[in-house]
Order: sequence, then C-alpha cells, then structure tokens
Amino acid sequence: MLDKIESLYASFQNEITPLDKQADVLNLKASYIGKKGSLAEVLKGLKDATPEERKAIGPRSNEIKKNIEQAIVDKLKDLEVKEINEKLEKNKIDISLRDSLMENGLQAAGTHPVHQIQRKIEDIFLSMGFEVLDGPHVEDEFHNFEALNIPETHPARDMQDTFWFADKKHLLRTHTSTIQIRGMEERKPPFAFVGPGKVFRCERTDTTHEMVFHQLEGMMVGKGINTGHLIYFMKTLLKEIFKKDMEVRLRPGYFPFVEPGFELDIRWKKPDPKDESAKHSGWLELLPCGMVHPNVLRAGGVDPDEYTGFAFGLGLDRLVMVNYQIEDIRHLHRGDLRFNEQFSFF
Ligand code: FA5
Repeated sequence: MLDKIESLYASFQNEITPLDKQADVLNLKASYIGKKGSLAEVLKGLKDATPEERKAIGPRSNEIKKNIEQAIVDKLKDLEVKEINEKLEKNKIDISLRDSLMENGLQAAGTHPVHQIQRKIEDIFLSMGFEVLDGPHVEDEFHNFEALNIPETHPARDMQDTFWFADKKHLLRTHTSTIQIRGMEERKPPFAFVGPGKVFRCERTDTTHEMVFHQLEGMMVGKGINTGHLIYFMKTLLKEIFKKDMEVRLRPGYFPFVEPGFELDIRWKKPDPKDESAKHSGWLELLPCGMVHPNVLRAGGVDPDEYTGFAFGLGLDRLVMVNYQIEDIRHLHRGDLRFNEQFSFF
C-alpha cells in the first residue's frame, strides 16, 4: 500500500510539470487529493492494513497530501506570474520610442499650449485654496442662461450666439459660467473654485474670435467678499502667469450675472504678419469679472443676504495669444504641425 501511495505521488509530480492552465491544475488537485481522488481511494484499504503498516502509511500519506497541496499553490502562483508577464510583454510601452521617432524626423505627441496654460492657472488657484471643477459641454437652458439671470426674453441672450439642439432646450454651453451654478448647487459657502473648459459660439471667426474656444471660470463666495478681493486675485493671477506686472485696465462691463461688472483688458503688442518687426500696441479684452448678482446666488441655493461673491471668466486662447505673441487665434486649433511644433512640449 505504501508503494501504491509513493507511485501515486510520483505520477502526480510528472503530471503537474507540463500543465500551463490554472483550471487544469485545479482538476489535477481534485483527481489526486479531492474527496473522491486517487489518494482517498488508496487509503480506503487502510482498514485492512496491519497496525505496523498503518503507523507507516498514516504519516507518509499526510506528508504526501501536504506536498501535493503546496505543489498546487506554487504552480498556480507560477502560472499567475507568467500570465502577468505575458500581459506586460504584450502591452509594453517602449520608452525609447520617442527618441527614435525624433531621430527619424517625426514629432512625438505633446501638450497643446492652451492646455499648458490651463494647467498652469489651475496650479496657481489650487495653491490659493481653490478647487478645480468640471462641467458638461451639452447644457440645459437653465444652467447656461436662466440661473445666470438671463431669462428667455432678455436681450443678453443675443450676446452669445448659441448652438441649440433641435429640442430648443439643450445647447452647447456658450461659456463656463454654467460651472458657477453647478458648483454652487453642490456646496455650502464659503467656497472657491475654478472651472476650465471648451465653450462654443455660433459666430463668425476672425483674428481674435473662434467658434470653439476655452475659458476658465472662477468663483469665490463667502461672508464679506468684496471688489477688493476680486482685484487682488485677478492681479495675482496675471502676475503669476506673466511673471511680471502687466499693464491692465479695468472698465465697467455689463453681464447680467454680475453687479457691478468689469472688463479687465491687458496691454499687448500684436505682431504684424506682413512685417515681423512691427508690433501694434493695443488692448485685448481678456478677463470679464464682477460681483455675483444676488439672483444668481439665489439660483445656486446661496442666501444673498448672508453671502457675497465674485466671479470671472478668463479667455484661455487669448491668453496664449498674448503670451506667445500670436497674431491670429485661428492658428491655435487648425492642427497645422508647422505651428504646433514651435511650442516646447516636454
Ligand atoms: C463671458 O463668457 C462671461 N461668461 C464671462 C464672465 C464670467 C463675466 C464671470 C463675468 C463673471 P465673454 O463673452 O466676454 O464673457 O467671454 C469671456 C472671455 O472669453 C473674453 O474676454 C475673451 O477672452 C474670450 N472670448 C469671448 N469670445 C471669444 C471668441 N469668440 N473666441 C475666443 N475667445 C473669446
């Protein structure tokens, strides 16, 4: 009987070695040490064995059972590691690929200057305790207009030409101010956040106007927030971006969702594409802002008798134009590699 057990163990060892599927290993385990496995079958004869034989068979069969269990665990682990390695091999990222692409005159992918500046501004505001929020591109009329104090009959709806969906209730958001409402709905004051993203306007393009462009909304709400706070944050923002004091002017601006409202313009030197040395000095409308209108606070679930706030909406594409002295906004999203390759991506 002892011989039978030993030969059973030997054949188990032969059988397990070539297996390469976890399911086969588990079947093998059942066929040897399962309830109806061959070891149990052999041990049925134990009742007919002499006491001496039992003394030898008992401990050895236990030992063999333990060895088989351990061999199964080890095998399953090996197969798992092998599977992981195969997956890694298959999905391997070749980090030397970028260099070889460059050597062959091909351009590796990178971050667009608009997104570079977006991330830079997010970092500036994160360091000042603001959150960064997101919002949907497809919006409803409430979040894009009504909640922002622009009812259906309000002439301000014409200020932003809108891409409407056929149901006339949904639209492609015309500004990131929608994030003000969504942000307020989800939190209790005091709070401060920025919300960057794409916006869409059905308007004729020119050197400073695109149909799809990027804005970054900002909002701070709390007790006693006033215009002084607004100006402080706007100045800090521009100083951090340009790393120097920029010449700016603040003039009254009308937006139904702020009162008072301002337009912050920045002085820039617009290059002349026909004459590289010529730079036309002028003002670029960059950063509309103001104190949040009480109706807007109310629409977002904030009590205007208790809290006040400021908001701003920065044009990111225009900021890139000022930063890199780009004379036509349409270069930015045309996908012309000769243009894109001029920016340091890494
Ligand atoms: C707005 O969209 C307001 N929601 C901004 C705001 C937020 C005001 C909070 C007050 C408080 P406006 O339409 O002016 O405002 O656009 C904001 C900025 O986006 C502009 O200053 C400009 O930098 C940029 N911008 C506007 N239209 C275009 C366009 N067609 N192409 C490129 N940039 C544009």
